[in-house]
Amino acid sequence: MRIDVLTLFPEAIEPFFACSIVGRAQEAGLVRIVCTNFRDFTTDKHRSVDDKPFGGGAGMVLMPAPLLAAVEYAEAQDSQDPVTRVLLTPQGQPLTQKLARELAQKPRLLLICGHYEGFDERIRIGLQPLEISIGDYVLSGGEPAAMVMVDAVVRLIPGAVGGEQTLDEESFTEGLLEYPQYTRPRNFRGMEPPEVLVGGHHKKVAEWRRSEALKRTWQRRPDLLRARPALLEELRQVLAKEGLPAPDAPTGEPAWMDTTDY
Ligand code: 6GU
Repeated sequence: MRIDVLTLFPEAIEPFFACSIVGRAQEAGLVRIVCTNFRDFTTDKHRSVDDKPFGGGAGMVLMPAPLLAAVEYAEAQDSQDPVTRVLLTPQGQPLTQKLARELAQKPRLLLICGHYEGFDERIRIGLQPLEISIGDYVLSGGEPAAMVMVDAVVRLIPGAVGGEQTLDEESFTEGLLEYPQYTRPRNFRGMEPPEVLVGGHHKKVAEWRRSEALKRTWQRRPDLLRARPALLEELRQVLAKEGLPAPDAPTGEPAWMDTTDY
């Protein structure tokens, strides 16, 4: 896979791509990430990439010409595989694990990081990109979102994550939050792991982890379970076995899910 990132601040994101899983995936030849500063595609002496909005108002708008020239340049490099263009914007569809899995199948991605108030609408019209957001909050630019997307996608490329069991175990608990984990020392300030985790009974460990993942997801992210009847049924059985109230009992939502205010 090749990933192009168009940004005004390549120096802010390049070091991240050299580290950890993403860095090792590049060293292993699984992915090549190329950052391009689209300011290099300006033609005026001030190297301007933005201007005042027509109609007035605060803030600046990214002009179409330098960005489109940079897209054309980047896309002409290397393989002529089709390029999936992504505009990083809070107006986009939310990034999810499902979307990351779809993008991990593509031969080439091109991520566009905006800055300032927004993109001239002709960037959208000209490029017809996917538009992706990483959450409902405002970033000053798309660079943190590009790092998030690249990380989420690259770790799904076969061979990128060490230990073939790791991704398998992740899909075993797909759609659930992680169960509680413990490592050495066995006794830390008087706190010890549950007996089942040190008993060496692998099936019991797996059952305990599954139950804890289901309960934790129900407590913290009931929204993740409501659309998953099979998981809800499994949770129901866990709660019944442990003498806890059924999941259809009104338990109340986490306070942060209140949407009457923002
Ligand atoms: Cl992708 N860009 C910006 N500027 N802000 C965001 C975002 C992206 N996703 C959430 N907030």
